[in-house]
Amino acid sequence: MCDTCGCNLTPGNNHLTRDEHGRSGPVIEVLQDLLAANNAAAAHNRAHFDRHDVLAVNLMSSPGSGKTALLEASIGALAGRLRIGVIEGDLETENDAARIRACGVPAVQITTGTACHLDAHLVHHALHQLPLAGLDVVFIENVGNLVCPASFDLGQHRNVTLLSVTEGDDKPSKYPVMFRAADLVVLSKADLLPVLDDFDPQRAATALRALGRQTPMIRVAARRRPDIKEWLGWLEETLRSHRARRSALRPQSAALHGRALLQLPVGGIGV
Ligand SMILES: Nc1nc2c(ncn2[C@@H]2O[C@H](COP(=O)(O)OP(=O)(O)OP(=O)(O)O)[C@@H](O)[C@H]2O)c(=O)[nH]1
Ligand SMILES: [Mg+2]
Ligand SMILES: [Zn+2]
Ligand SMILES: [Zn+2]
Ligand SMILES: [Zn+2]
Repeated sequence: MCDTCGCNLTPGNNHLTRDEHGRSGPVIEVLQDLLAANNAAAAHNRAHFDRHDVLAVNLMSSPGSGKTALLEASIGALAGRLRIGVIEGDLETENDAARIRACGVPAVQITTGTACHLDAHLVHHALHQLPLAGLDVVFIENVGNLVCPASFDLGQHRNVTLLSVTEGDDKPSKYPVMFRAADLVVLSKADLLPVLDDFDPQRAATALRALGRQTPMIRVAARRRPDIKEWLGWLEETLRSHRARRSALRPQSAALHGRALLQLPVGGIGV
């Protein structure tokens, strides 16, 4: 929960944001302005990624689902094949960026303090510290939280949501906003399935389909005997098709991106 995304508004205190006629008051207007500014900054970030033909992937999940472990395993497996950079988001500590740097790839840590999500302005500062010209994929590891990160466009091209098998197979039903936002759902810590007889991957898939999307769901194990083949296949195919689509659009998109980069949305932020 933080002061900037409205997640401190509940059905119990929502009336405080309305005037005596039931109209939304300044609190809601400020939140709407924040989201509009965020969307403009996200478009600017996307133009940066596109200018360098970089695929940006936003990883979201509850705390401890294995986002950083999946990145560590992927960096090892993709060495010499894909050039990766990472933006890490946490409330405090450089721990995750340090883990990624130890794998030999550039990583920038964002510490959000009290904010429960990354936003496009924070990501903008971070992406200017990455050598985008030499990268194929930038992963943005969001703050561990199954709610608020889903509401903030960061300029990514794809959203990936992890669901670890220790969390329960009902999570897509309980956190529909997050799971609807996903382009891919990754069932993580699959090595633990044999000892977790109450997690049924089929029930998780049914809960996901009930949200009305055909979102693919794959399994990974990132520790001990890592099995991330399906994930690497998704990533490489997504990068290939993303680049093919962009190159088909190139003359038109170059003009568009030029414009997006000119419209610097936020005062004080350099290109
Ligand atoms: N058994 C098993 N444990 C895993 C796996 N992946 C991660 N873990 C463990 O789960 C814990 C959390 O992993 P992280 O990769 O730090 O999770 P995270 O999602 O990055 O956590 P936050 O950044 O704090 O939200 C660690 O103790 C990992 O060793 C896995 O595939 N199998
Ligand atoms: Mg992490
Ligand atoms: Zn929140
Ligand atoms: Zn928040
Ligand atoms: Zn910029």
